[in-house]
Parts: sequence; structure tokens; C-alpha cells
Amino acid sequence: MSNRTFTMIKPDAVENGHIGGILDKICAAGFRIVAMKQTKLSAEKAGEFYAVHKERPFYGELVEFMSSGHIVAAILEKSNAVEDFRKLIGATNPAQAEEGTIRKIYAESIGRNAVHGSDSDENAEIEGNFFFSGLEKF
Ligand code: RTP
Ligand code: MG
Repeated sequence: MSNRTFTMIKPDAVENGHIGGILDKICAAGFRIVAMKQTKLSAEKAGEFYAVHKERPFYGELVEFMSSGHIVAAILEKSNAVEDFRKLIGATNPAQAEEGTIRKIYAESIGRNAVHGSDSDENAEIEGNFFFSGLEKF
């Protein structure tokens, strides 16, 4: 069990002015921000990030959405980070997310669902390295 996970605040939440609200929830839940940046993904980079979903019917829409505006990428630290962060963000579909979760509060739909959270320690490492160099990860 690693103590780090990776997140993105997605274009819908950035556009709607929810960066502060979401970071507030993340910090209140006990996560330390190890590294953070605001950037914009090209369609190619978004496709690479979500390559695991390449064969899924929603892939094209996902890539288009994730490259449609600015995102905030961050590495977060806390014990049991991956699992606890997935609990904090709630179900992929906000209609099924529990009360008080970030997606319940801020997500618009299953596609425009406000935040990404790594689904395993291995992917947290890969995804963090996608955005940050070794010198940025203290
Ligand atoms: P994420 O990777 O962004 O944290 O989301 P997740 O693990 O909860 O869900 P995942 O299965 O990895 O799917 C990645 C993103 O694809 C979009 N999606 N759309 N229209 C659909 O049926 C559908 N299913 C998934 C979502 O935006 C999801 O976050
Ligand atoms: Mg996922």
C-alpha cells in the first residue's frame, strides 16, 4: 500500500470555478498536496493518459472532453491514499455518488464528472510521472 495518489480537476470543474472548493475538500480530508499544476492537455496527450479505455465506446468523447479546457493535475499524499481518495470523490456517475462526495457536489454527469482519481498504486505512480518530474515530487 502506497501513500500517494494522483488526481486531476477536470475541465468542467475548472470552467465552473470549482478549483478552490475541490482543493478545500481534498485538504480537509487530510491529503497533503505534494505537487500541483494547471495545464491543458492536447487530444493526443489526453488519449495517451486514458489509453486503457481505447476500446470503450466513450473513449472519443472522453478524449475530446479532457482536452477541451484547462485541468489541474496533482499528486496527493495520505495513508491509504488511492482507496481513501476514491471514497472522497465518489462513484463515476454522480447520480450514484454518495452525499458529501466531490462528484456528488460538483459533477455534472458521468462524462463531465469534475475529478479523476487513480484506481491503483501502480497507476498512481504512472499517472503522477505523466505530469511531474522527479524534482517536482517532494
Ligand atoms: P477517472 O478514471 O476519471 O477517475 O474515472 P473512473 O475511474 O471513476 O471511471 P473510468 O471507468 O476509469 O472511466 C474514465 C472516465 O470515462 C468517463 N466515462 N464515461 N459515458 C460513459 O458511460 C462513461 N463511462 C466512463 C467518465 O468521465 C470517467 O470518469
Ligand atoms: Mg479510472
